[in-house]
Amino acid sequence: MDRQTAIYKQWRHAFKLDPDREIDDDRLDAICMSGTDAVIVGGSTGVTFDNTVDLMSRIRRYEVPCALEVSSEEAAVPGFDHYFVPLVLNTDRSEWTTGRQIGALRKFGAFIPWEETSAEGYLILNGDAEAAKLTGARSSLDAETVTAHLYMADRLMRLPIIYLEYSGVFGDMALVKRAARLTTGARIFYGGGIDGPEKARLAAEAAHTVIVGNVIYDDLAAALSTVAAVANVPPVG
Ligand code: 1GP
Repeated sequence: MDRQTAIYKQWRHAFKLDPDREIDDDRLDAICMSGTDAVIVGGSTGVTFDNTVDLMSRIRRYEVPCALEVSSEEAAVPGFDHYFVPLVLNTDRSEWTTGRQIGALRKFGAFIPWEETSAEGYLILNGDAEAAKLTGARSSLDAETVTAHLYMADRLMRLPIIYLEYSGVFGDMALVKRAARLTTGARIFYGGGIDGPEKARLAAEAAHTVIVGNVIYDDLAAALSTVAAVANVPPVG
């Protein structure tokens, strides 16, 4: 995968939909027609082959690019435009960094559309997030340790994406800005606690790509307003 020409390289805004949560056709229509750059399908728990296929086929009625964040091998569904494979960097439980991934690659490695598949180096920075509990992430990191993780992901591992995950709370934008300045090839994806245009704007000033999740289910109008808020901010360097 060429880090320069990948599909997500131009994405400034994406909505993340959870296959384990209900969304009716009208809401899905609004999300897919919103002008967002992409819809990412993914979730921490309850993601199955069936609910992933179901959501994908509904999103596929629209032209919006659609990617799958593959968090379990059972839910690896063909037919998406792109696949993201999360590698959690701030956990001591190696099963979440490479263990499960290697288990899946042993079985499916030869069938993976590699040109459309990218690793995401995940830093889970909200200890209360489902994903943090699930993976045993060490989310209280001091600035030096965050920087070390960024060097590891961007310079040593040359991962194409570093995902700063605050799911459920709005994160530390100074930290996110520093991360975007420090990385040389990786895109900084930011997600967490964006509940309207103001936080969307702040996140867009800090990260390359802003990801909006929960508010879709809580306040659709607020979710939709984040698209224009991000579009009005010039791209981060
Ligand atoms: C979740 O980063 C995304 O994986 C978005 O977070 O649900 O808090 O918007 P929110």
